[in-house]
Amino acid sequence: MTARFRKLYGAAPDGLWAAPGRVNLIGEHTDYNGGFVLPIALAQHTAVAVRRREDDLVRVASTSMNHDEPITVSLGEVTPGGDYGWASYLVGVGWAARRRGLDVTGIDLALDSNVPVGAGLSSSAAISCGTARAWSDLSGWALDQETVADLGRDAENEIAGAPTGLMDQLASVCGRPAHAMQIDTHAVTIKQIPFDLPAAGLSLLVIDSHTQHTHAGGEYAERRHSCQEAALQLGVHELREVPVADLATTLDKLPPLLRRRARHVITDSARVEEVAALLTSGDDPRRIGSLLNASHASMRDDFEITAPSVDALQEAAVAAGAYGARMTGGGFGGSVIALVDRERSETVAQACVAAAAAGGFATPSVFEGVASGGAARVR
Ligand code: GAF
Repeated sequence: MTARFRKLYGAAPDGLWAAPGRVNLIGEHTDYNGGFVLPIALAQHTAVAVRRREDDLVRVASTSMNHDEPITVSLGEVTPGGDYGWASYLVGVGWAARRRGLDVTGIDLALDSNVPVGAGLSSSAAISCGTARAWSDLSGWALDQETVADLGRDAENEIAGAPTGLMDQLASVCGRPAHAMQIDTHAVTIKQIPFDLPAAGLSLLVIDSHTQHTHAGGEYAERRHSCQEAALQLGVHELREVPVADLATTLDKLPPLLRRRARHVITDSARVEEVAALLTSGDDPRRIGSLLNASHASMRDDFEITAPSVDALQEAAVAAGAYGARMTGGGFGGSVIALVDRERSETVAQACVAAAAAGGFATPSVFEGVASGGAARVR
């Protein structure tokens, strides 16, 4: 990375940072409703080598985005609605920092990533948060982790045009090895919960369907809009405020489609609390399996964000012995996670590959998801 940086920009970088992708264990599309989520940061990460400049220019190059030649953008020209392609996730961070009144000068940046793109594993948050961490550290902004995550989210929402919540950025910044993060997205508080699957003889398989998703696409925004509409009709500020007890009666006030959308959000947020309680109590983590399955069914039937390919993988994983499995991330494709005994990992992976072939879907890639650390300077 350092050698490449030198070749690109003719000098050594000031430092090297890394920021991870994530999988969300449970609690999907709850983060923009003030609900709970439970992500882990992955070992797969984006590395950025960065040097501070004295002027206003941002130069970025990326091996993994097939952009070996630097793109140059003047920070002063960055504006919502502008088209900066994949560089939006980086220049957007500088734009967001300026908007907060921070002293922002340009940077030269070289990027490389092994977070699969379009797999629902937050490759974009890894880019924006790695950039935010590096820019902040180099500029002496002294930001707390939540603010670093906010810069990443602002870049994605306002400059890249992807209307995400804050889960992915918080997971990328605040990840801790062998822990899951129970995030209350209303209060923006994080409880680190021990999540050491290898110690329990378990693995979390990540099964990438290679079915593409895109957040900027209309479906994610449409779900967000439906949730806002449901909250409005229920007379609450956000769906988080609706109690899970006696839900059927409460939701009776809604038309059928909004009823299903709201039911998913409210029950999935409640499932996060159940899973977090089980893990915190030191109970056998296998017991969270049925909640993972229930979450998948809710995403498939009520929120309608799964896809035939991921449904097939979820079913195959459970049929082959996983304790539970569910799609993770924004949906419409992407990845499935499956909780399995370590010695069954290979069997479950093979069953998924076979199910994809039988259904005429792309061959999935399977790897073990290991709870890892968040964005940090590595050199
Ligand atoms: C995407 C978004 F970026 C997150 O904010 C979250 O809404 C997720 O989809 C669904 O839970 O990853």
